[in-house]
Amino acid sequence: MDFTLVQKDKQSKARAGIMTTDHGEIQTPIFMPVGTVASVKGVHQRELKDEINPDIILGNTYHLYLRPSTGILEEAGGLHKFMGWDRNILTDSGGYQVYSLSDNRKIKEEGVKFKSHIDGSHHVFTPENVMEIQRTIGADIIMAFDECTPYPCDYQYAKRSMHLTHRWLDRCINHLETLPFKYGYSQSFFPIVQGSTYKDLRKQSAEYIASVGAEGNAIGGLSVGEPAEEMYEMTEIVCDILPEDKPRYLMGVGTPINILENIALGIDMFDCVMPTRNARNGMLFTAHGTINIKNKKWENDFSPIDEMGITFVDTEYSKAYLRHLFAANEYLGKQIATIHNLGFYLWLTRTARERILAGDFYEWKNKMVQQMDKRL
Ligand code: PRF
Repeated sequence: MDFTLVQKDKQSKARAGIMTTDHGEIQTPIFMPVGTVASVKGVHQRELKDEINPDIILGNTYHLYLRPSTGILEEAGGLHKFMGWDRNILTDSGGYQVYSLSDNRKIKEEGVKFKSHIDGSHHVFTPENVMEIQRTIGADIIMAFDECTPYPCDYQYAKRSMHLTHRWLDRCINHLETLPFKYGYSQSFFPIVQGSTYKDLRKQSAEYIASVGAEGNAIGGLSVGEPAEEMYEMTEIVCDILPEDKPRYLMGVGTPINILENIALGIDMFDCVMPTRNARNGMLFTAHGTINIKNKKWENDFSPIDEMGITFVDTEYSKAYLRHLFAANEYLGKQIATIHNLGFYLWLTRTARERILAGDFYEWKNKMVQQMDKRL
C-alpha cells in the first residue's frame, strides 16, 4: 500500500491524502460504510457504488467467521468475489465485536474464548487464528487483534489490557509473516492503539504501535461512552506520536461532529454503524442537524428529504413520503434513509478533503459543527 500526503491544513492538523492498494485509490479523509456480514445493510452494491461511491467499505471478522464461515469465503475466492465488490475492503479483527456481542467471553493470555451470538456455539480467537481468518477473508486492510476496554475503566485494568494488546500485536506480526497472501493481491496490516482515557497509557501505546512500522495505524478504545472532549484529547495525544506519513484510522467514530473534529486532529479514516443503524430507526443526518422522520411534524411536509443531499433519494422523495414509509413499516423507508445517511457521511468527508485542499477547512469545520448541532 502506498500513502501520499497531498496537503496539510495550516490552521489545524487535518490532512488530505491518497492511499493506493491493489483494489484502487482511497482519497482521505474517508468514511467507510459498515458492511458487517458482507452487506451494507439496506443498500444494494450497485446503489452503493453509483450513489454513495465510497472507495472502501468495512467487514467484520467476527461475523464473517461465524457466518458464512471462512470455508465458504475461501471457496468463493475471498470476500470481494463473494459479495461482488471490486473496490477496497477493510476487516476489523473481532477484537471489539467479541466483547460487544458474544456471551460468556473469557480473556486470557492465549486469546478469547467466546460463545456465538447466533447459535451459542463455543469458539476461540487468538492473534494467530484471527490473522489466518483475515488472510482467508481477503480484505485489503486487516486489523490487529486487540482488547477494547470499556468506559469507564480503572487504571490498573486499562494498563494490563494495553500490555496484553501489545503482546498480541507481536504475535499477530510474527504469525502474519508465515502466511502468504491468498488471492494474488496484497493486504496491509494496521495495529491498534489502546490505553482507555489515560494520557500516559495512550502515549505509551502510541509509541509502541509507532515502533512496529506498520503501513497504517489505528486508534481503538474510544467512542465507547466517554465525553467527546475526552475522546478528542486522546486522539490529539496519539496523533502527535503516530507517524505523519502513514494513514490514521479512528475506529468506530462517530457522529458527523465527531468526524470533523477528529479530522482536524489528524485522523484520515473512520467507520461507524451510526449512519446505517440510525437510518433504520428513522434518524436522518443533514448539514443543518438531525431529523427524526417518524415525527408527526413531517406528515404533510412535501419538501425534498434533503435539498442539499447528493443522492437521488434526497430530491426524488419528500419528507412526508418517507415518514409514511416508516409509519407503514415498509422496507423501502429504511433503504431510502440509509442511502441518504451514507450519502451525507461520504459528502461530509469528501467536502472536508476539498476544504483542506482549498485551504479553508478550519473555518468550514467550525461553521459545520455549529450548524449540525441541532434537531430539526
Ligand atoms: N478495537 C477494534 N475495533 C473497534 C474498536 C476497538 O477498540 C472500536 C472502539 N471504538 C470500534 N471498533 N478492533
